[in-house]
Amino acid sequence: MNPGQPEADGGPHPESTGRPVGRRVLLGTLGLGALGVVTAPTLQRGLEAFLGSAADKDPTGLTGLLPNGGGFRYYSVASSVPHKNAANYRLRVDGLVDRPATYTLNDLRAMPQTRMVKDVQCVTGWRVPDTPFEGVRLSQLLDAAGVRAEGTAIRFSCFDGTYTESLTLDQARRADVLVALRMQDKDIGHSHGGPVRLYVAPMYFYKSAKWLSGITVTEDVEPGYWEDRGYDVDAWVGRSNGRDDDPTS
Ligand SMILES: Nc1nc2c(c(=O)[nH]1)N[C@H]1C(S)=C(S)[C@@H](COP(=O)(O)O)O[C@H]1N2
Ligand SMILES: [Mo]
Repeated sequence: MNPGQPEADGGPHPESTGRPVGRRVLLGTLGLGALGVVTAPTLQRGLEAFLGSAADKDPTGLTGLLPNGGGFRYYSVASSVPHKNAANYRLRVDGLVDRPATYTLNDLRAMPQTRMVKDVQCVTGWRVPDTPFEGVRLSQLLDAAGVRAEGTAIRFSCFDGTYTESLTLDQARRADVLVALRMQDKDIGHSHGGPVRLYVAPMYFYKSAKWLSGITVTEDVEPGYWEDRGYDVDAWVGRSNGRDDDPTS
């Protein structure tokens, strides 16, 4: 495939291609993001009812999921994702580290929290300004684990069983990269990747893996789910994926 030309069918952003929503999107992912964009108001209401009844019990979270309802669109490449809570959520930190560890939600809550308010920017162009995220700095978890000299990158895995992401170690150590527990000053709901998602503030939102379950230090960058399908690994907002806003570059 041609890198930089993401697949239309099954891409994270099928609405941007002008092509009909493919069968794989509808069957494979429920196509919620796509449905919300391409369908008529009746179907939109159906989607809303579905989300309200089945996908997210949090009534305040619902509007945030809908197009034109807070700006967020729902994305999942997995058709169904188990729900996790304080009782059964675990985050594993392993790979090229001296001290592999498993954290519960309460372990993470007990650590120092960092809050930041920045714009969420999806690679298709939708954007949600001034969105608060709060959680544990990824660098703190890496320091606790003790990254070995041969570790240069991180692979993130998710309890949806499908999605992966990656960062270089330098990127992962940035102060604006969080293992996020809260978004919009609420505990992160299931649909937004709760109870714990990655938040990579300076990059397009596909880097912010939802339903985070694993942080593995690796020898090399292993491109993530969308990166295997043509999106940039270094996904800096404004200077990746064909957007070069910097006139000096
Ligand atoms: N596990 C997982 N994380 C994911 C995705 C996904 O499909 N699965 N989609 C990504 C994309 S393309 C975007 S734009 C954001 C969407 O987050 P939201 O559903 O909270 O709006 O999550 C990112 N993280
Ligand atoms: Mo996205």
